[in-house]
Amino acid sequence: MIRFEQTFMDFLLQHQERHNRTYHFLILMEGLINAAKHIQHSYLTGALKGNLGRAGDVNVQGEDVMRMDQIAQEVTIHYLHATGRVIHAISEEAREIVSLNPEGRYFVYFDPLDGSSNVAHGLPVGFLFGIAKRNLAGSEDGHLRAGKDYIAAGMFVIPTGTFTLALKDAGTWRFHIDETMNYVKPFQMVLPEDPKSWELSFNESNRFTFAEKVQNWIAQNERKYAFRYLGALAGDFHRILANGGMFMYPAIVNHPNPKKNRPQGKLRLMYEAAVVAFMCKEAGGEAVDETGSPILGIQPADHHQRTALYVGSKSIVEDIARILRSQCSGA
Ligand code: FBP
Repeated sequence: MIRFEQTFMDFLLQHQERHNRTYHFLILMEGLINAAKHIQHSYLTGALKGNLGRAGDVNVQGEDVMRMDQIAQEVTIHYLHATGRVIHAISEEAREIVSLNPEGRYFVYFDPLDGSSNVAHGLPVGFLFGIAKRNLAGSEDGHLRAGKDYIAAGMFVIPTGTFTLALKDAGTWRFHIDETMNYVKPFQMVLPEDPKSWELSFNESNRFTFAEKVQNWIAQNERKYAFRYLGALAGDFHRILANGGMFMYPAIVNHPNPKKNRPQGKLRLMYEAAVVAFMCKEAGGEAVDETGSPILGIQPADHHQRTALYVGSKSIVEDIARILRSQCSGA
């Protein structure tokens, strides 16, 4: 007797019944999975095909574009367009919103290849996405949605191919990829309560550029937890979801070269911070910005808006959020 694992589509069909998700959502997810598999293949063969270098352009963020960033962007837009379900796509790699299907039902916010500093070395990167639904009942109120209005968010860690998806009010689920490149065997991710396995993840070389209160919090707490940093949000958050603890990319406010200060943070709100915040919330965690306010409550003014990010187990994030709020109140 052949043993068949539960596939992603089985999982979504079950979910669809419970949460009246339409087949439109299934088709959109199929498009996102096809894009991720294509990006994964391009990355795995990238060194051989000479695609792991710079493309020679600079993107809207003022960063050097990697050839793989271009490939991932082109692939994702192709598959999203092919679904016929996406009105606008908002991408880290495109200055303007990408209009796809006027009759579409969804807005998709994505970072096609997160962790650019790892690309040239073939190290872990990620494909991050968030989904919001158009207002079918009334007038369309556009793509600038707060994370709390997303209906789903997920990430693929590349090249391992691990896929994690959070569905509104239905939890965060991780899928394995089997020998037939199918996503199977979903298991629910719940952030572990026991601090024994918790980790801290941040760019240590930036420590003395953080706000003094954040530096003091790190000095008082760092010996309690293991320290891990991959340099790719997808990879670092992938670990935090399993082991607990906190990933943070604080505001940079004390850089010796003031031009390098980033008081608004580095990471992008709509397709990086809100994506991991949504997944963390559905796994029982929390995420805040530099003022200690919930990331999911931030109403974006611009689709490339940046934010500081503190995300992970509820009690540790709330512990630093108290400090951040006091910092703002000048207490
Ligand atoms: P990209 O999407 O451009 O790669 O930027 C985001 C990111 O690479 C995150 O994945 C990662 O957490 C962070 O920037 C690393 O920044 P730094 O190299 O400053 O530590």
